[in-house]
Amino acid sequence: MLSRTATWTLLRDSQLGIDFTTVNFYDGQGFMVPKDSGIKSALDLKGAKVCVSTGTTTELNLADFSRTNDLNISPVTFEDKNVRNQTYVKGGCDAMTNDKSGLASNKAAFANPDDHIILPETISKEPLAPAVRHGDNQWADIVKWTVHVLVSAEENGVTSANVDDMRANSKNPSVRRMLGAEGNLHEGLGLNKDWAYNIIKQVGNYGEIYEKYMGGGKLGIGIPRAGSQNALWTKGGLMYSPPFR
Ligand SMILES: N[C@@H](CCC(=O)N[C@@H](CS)C(=O)NCC(=O)O)C(=O)O
Repeated sequence: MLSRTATWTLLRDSQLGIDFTTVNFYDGQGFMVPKDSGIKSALDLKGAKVCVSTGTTTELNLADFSRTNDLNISPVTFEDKNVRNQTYVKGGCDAMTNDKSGLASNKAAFANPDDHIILPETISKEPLAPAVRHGDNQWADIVKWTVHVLVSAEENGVTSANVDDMRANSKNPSVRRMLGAEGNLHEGLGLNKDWAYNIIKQVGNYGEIYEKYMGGGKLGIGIPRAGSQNALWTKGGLMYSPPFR
């Protein structure tokens, strides 16, 4: 399985021998600049040198964005993201571009994060999704439904803290089927009936994971979820699980 910051695109899905499963984070590409540059908008990047990882959608989108807006941007490309970050911090580029979640995490790791700002524009769609080997359908189902469990658990108020109680006492038929308290949903996946219970018990639901790693806490990179595409569908977002039946 590939589960990283890989964007689901047609070419990758059809030409690399991999299949994308389901989106677990809706991202989009942005730009970071040194605060003292005075740059306030991506449209101010005329003639700029922009640090970018090679072989990425980021590199392709940068070229499209430059062409569409007549900006004549010079990409400075890197194989290694650490070298890219160091070059940007040392002033080797006027800006750096990456998925916005990537920028937030890159910035958080800088010695002086407050010296940099992320510009407001989002120039692309970057649906990040775990991918599996093309043709391995059972494994694809398992990976897909693992993501769906996280979302469905959140939607139904099942958390790592209450999952034992929910499995024993919930009256919600969908929750009971998901947690293996009734029915045989696990059989087609080739897993045991505790599979979904184990996921939630060990890592929590989507909201718990989001809060821990993407939220405002100690480990988090501070990307607000409310009002974003990563909110639950019941709260205006795109996070939606098919039914557990
Ligand atoms: N979402 C883009 C970018 C992916 C990306 O940059 N992934 C690698 C670098 S090649 C990574 O480690 N990203 C985190 C980072 O750059 O900090 C894509 O799928 O092409």
